[in-house]
Amino acid sequence: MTSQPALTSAQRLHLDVYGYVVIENVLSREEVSGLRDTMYAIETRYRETGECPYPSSHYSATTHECFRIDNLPHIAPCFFDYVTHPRLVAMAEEITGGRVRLEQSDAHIRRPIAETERPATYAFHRGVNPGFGYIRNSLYHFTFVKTLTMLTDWEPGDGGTTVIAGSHKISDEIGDCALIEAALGDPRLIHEVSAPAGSTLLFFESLVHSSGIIRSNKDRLLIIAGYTPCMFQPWSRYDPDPDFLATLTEEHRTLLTGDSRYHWPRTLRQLSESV
Ligand SMILES: O=C(O)CCC(=O)C(=O)O
Repeated sequence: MTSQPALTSAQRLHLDVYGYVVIENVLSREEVSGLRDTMYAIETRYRETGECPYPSSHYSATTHECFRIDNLPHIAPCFFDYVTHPRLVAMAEEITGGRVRLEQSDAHIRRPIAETERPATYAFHRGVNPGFGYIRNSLYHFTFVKTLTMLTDWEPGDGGTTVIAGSHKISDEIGDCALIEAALGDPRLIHEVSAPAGSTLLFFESLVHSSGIIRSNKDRLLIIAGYTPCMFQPWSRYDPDPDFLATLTEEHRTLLTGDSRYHWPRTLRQLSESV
């Protein structure tokens, strides 16, 4: 199991209240530039060949404005290092409340859209409804969490991930459309994340969120890993590559496959515990 707690009391409280927290300096400059170079190289190769040469992976967007490659661990060592990063896995274990498995992974290059083509509003969504959350030690836990790491500096206007703060606890019975409409009525409810490259946005997947709208002229790059308790399934089309699994240590293989299943060691902290 990972080193716990992974978050300071203030970070844990921010997460509980708003559904997300931003943690700076998670990745080093070298790690960030390695990931960025890899993504640009993958995109260049795709533009030249039109192919996805990585078995078990796919592109879910290939436009100039949004290039996204999905199911990352076996594509490049820097991707593997990201999804197995001990600090990120520890954060995921803290807020799911027990051992996790990798559930999803993707890397994005997002670019400015011409002003006349820009969407009028956000594409708000959430992956899972808040019913899959629970409270332990008076802290909110959720069964699907994401670590999204900025690979470029995100300043206000750069289109950083945009969230409806606190929506992770709002039941879907209310209707996501009604929730979004209400939130759009007061800009204080909509938070656009900005932070330096190497920072991680940690959030519950029940939080209503969207890509931001890029109003600057900068590329925005990011990498995401999603984690769930080890007895859960991966998201569709994110099954681990079998040939790659055969090359891994048991610890890493289990993180990718969830093979410890219902053996679910718990990681339940008190808010007052310090890192
Ligand atoms: O582009 C972003 O900042 C967020 C991406 C997102 O919403 C998602 O992958 O579900």
